[in-house]
Amino acid sequence: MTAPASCWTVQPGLAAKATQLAVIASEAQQSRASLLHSFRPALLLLLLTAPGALAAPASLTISHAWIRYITPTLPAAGYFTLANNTDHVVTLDGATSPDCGQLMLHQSIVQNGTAKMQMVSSIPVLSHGSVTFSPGAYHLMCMSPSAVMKPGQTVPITLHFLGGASLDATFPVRTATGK
Ligand SMILES: [Cu+2]
Repeated sequence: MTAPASCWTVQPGLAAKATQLAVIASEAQQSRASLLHSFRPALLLLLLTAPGALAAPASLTISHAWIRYITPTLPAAGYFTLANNTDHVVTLDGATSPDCGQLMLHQSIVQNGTAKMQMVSSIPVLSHGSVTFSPGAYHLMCMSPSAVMKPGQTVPITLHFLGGASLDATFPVRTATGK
């Protein structure tokens, strides 16, 4: 049984739901096993919705993460897929890394026939949807790659979400051709 409507923001509706689950759990006293089974998601939900609980739940995942590194003097680009398996929209609104100096959300676009990049302040990810950062589309722009950023190494990147949650990930560094 998985936690229902896992969410790290405080929502009155969810708190009510948690109370409801606790009531259901206390009614399930015929079997001690079923009581424990019903109670666990309620406790988890309470933990996730408690004020100050800002860590992202496991239902937000990053896959296919990598960094395209060119030279120490050029910005490096970060790519990944972010899946939102929660029951609500999450909004990515920033990224940080000790190995990037400034790290920005960027989007490659074609305007009047010319390819260019623009800064993006936030990117919503629909409930049970995903967003892909890939060459020619959304990417992280690592403005000042640190000395440890070399193909074959890894660097830590933290994604930040509206409401204060964050998600840590390890990005392998690859060459310009993705090797
Ligand atoms: Cu860019």
